[in-house]
Parts: sequence; structure tokens; C-alpha cells
Amino acid sequence: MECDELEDLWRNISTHKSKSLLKKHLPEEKYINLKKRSTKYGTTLADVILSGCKNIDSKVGVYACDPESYKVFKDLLDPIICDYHRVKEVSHPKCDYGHVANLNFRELDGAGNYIISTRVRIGRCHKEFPYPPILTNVQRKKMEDIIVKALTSLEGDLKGEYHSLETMPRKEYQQLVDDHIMFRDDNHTLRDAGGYDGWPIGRGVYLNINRTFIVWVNEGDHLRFISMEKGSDLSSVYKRLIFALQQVEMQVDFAYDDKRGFLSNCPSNLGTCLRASVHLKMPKLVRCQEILNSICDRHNLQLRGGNGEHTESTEAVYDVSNKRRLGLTEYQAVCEMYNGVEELIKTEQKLE
Ligand code: ADP
Ligand code: CIR
Repeated sequence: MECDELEDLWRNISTHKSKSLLKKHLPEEKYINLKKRSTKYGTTLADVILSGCKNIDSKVGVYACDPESYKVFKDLLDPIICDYHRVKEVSHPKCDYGHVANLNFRELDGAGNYIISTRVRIGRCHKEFPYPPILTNVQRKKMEDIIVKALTSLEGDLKGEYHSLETMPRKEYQQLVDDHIMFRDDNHTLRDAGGYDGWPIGRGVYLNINRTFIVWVNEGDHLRFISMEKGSDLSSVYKRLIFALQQVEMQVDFAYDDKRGFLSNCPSNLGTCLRASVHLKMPKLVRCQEILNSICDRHNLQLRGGNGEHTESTEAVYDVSNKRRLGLTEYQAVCEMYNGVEELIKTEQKLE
């Protein structure tokens, strides 16, 4: 991209009312300092900020396009990371999944009045490949081969099949999206970050027989490991995920940095790359936005619509999850969601 073109895009957010972290943390002086830099994969500032410049509704607005982006564009990305994850400096504890074999999260809603389903996902990127839009179709296919080999060695409850998007009929794909199993192809911020380049090449989904263990291949991050089921049994969901991930970790090298934890395409996922969520019905609380926002703020919860990021909530069902992923362990991230949702449910019960 020509420098003039980049400048126009950056001026676009500078003059619009964007609330993005990109706008907040890229004043002119920093922009001028960074605009000529690039990584060894050839990632430029334009690649990092393009999506956020085009979409003034972005919340974050930047994407790292390879592991080195975090260092070369540190002056922009570090303040964004601190702001998003609510930490004073970029540092991350060692990976700690907790005592997975002895987990005992008491079910938050055994009667099924509030929680429809529970999901935990962990993103991972392969050490050897860049991320969109720098990732080529050839690299995407190589990544797919590596992970499919590892996944087909899984056994028991995790045993399943890989479904390539290259051969999947559109109707079948759409059904998986509607069933909350598969990633969408219409997230405008990801599209402008190259997340759908070369679609459907090298993309697909691994599903175990019960469809409770799912792996997304080559959405924005190379991989998203997902465990989900109806109801509120977080112990069961989390145990399945960690057990699966640990088996894959023995076979695939993931990108990791001592200060930043596991690396990801979007800085909001860095660290644990873990998002634990419930689909929660709270018809009374949604009418008391102030109370709702204050509970979410106190527990670092994020609300999304029922169909995921950048979607609206329907019939008072929200996707409630931990917002922070860096600066705390995997176990702590799951607990943030659990404790926050517990308070939401108690408050919902008390409201007239
Ligand atoms: P991610 O969690 O990977 O950041 P999204 O926010 O786009 O991505 O969500 C992906 C899909 O997962 C969407 O269909 C969303 O509705 C679904 N989802 C998220 N949490 C839950 C949950 N607790 N129960 C069922 N589906 C869920
Ligand atoms: C954005 O900037 O809004 C998107 N690129 C994604 C931001 C990360 N997601 C989130 O915190 N909801």
C-alpha cells in the first residue's frame, strides 16, 4: 500500500468519532515513527491498522500479522494490550490450567432457568506461520495438514472428523454457523484484516461425534479449540477442552512469548487466548442497564450478542464472557466468568 493511501485511512479515524483503541493509542507522532517499519515477513503498519481505519465501529482496530509484529509495532500494540486487558505493563504468568482433574465448579443454574449453554475456547497460532493478511494460501494449507494429522490421533470422547470448507456444501456450512458451531464469514472487521482471504482454502472444522469438542481451522487465528454443551456444567466443558489441548500441544508447536503468553492475530486474545462464555437469559437485568454494566465492569465481563462478536442480543439472551485474557492464568480467566455470572444470576433473581 502507498504511504498516501495509508495516511488517508489513518486520517479517516482521526477525524471520525471512533472509540477504538487504535484511535486512542495512535497519535500523529507515533504514526510517523512507525509508518516505515516492517517485520521480516513484510508486515507493515498498514497491515496492522487497515481494519481499524476502515471500520470506525472497531473496538480494538489492530491486528498483529505475525509474531514479530508485537515487537516491531510495540509502541502502538503494548498500550493497546494494557488498555484492553487492564494491566499496567505487558507481562503474563506461566500457563496454568488449574487442577483440571479435580475441578468442581458448582453448577450455576442446575434448574436451567438462566444458562442455555456453556462454552470455553482457546485460540492458538502455529509458531512457524504468519497470520492474515500475510499468511499465504500455501502456508494455510500446510497449517491445515499439520493440525489435521494431530487431531485425527485423538481418541475416546474427542474422536471425530475434519470437515474441509473447500468441499462442504454452502447449506451445510450455514447450518453449522446457525448452530453456533462454525465461524462466520461475515465479520466486517476480520474481513478487512484479511481473515477471509483465499476463502475457503485451508479452512475447516474438526467435530467430535457429540459435537462438544470443536476445532476451527484458519479463521483469524490458525486454531480455535472449543468445548461446548447445553446447560451450565463448566467443569465438564473446561476439562474436555484442556484434556484435548494438552494432547495436541504434544504434537504441534504454538507461538509463545514470555511477556505476552500465547500469541494471536488480535491483541485482545493474547496471553491465555481463552474466552469462557455462557448464553445467559436475563430479561430483568437488561432493563436495568446501569446495574448490568456495573456488575460487568467489576467482574471484567464482556457482553456479546447471541450470535457472537459484533451481533446484537435477541430476546434478552447475551453471550457473557471474561474480557481479559492476558495478565492472568487460564484458570483465573475461567473463574472471572464464573464469579461474574454467579452475581448476574443472583441479581436477576432479586429483581422484581
Ligand atoms: P469467539 O468466541 O471465538 O471469539 P464469536 O464471538 O464469534 O467467537 O462466537 C463464535 C460462536 O460461538 C457464535 O456462534 C456464538 O454464538 C457461539 N457461542 C459463544 N458462546 C456460546 C455459548 N456459551 N453457547 C453457545 N454458543 C456460544
Ligand atoms: C474490533 O476491533 O472490534 C475487532 N477487530 C475485534 C476486537 C476484539 N474483540 C472484542 O474484544 N470484542
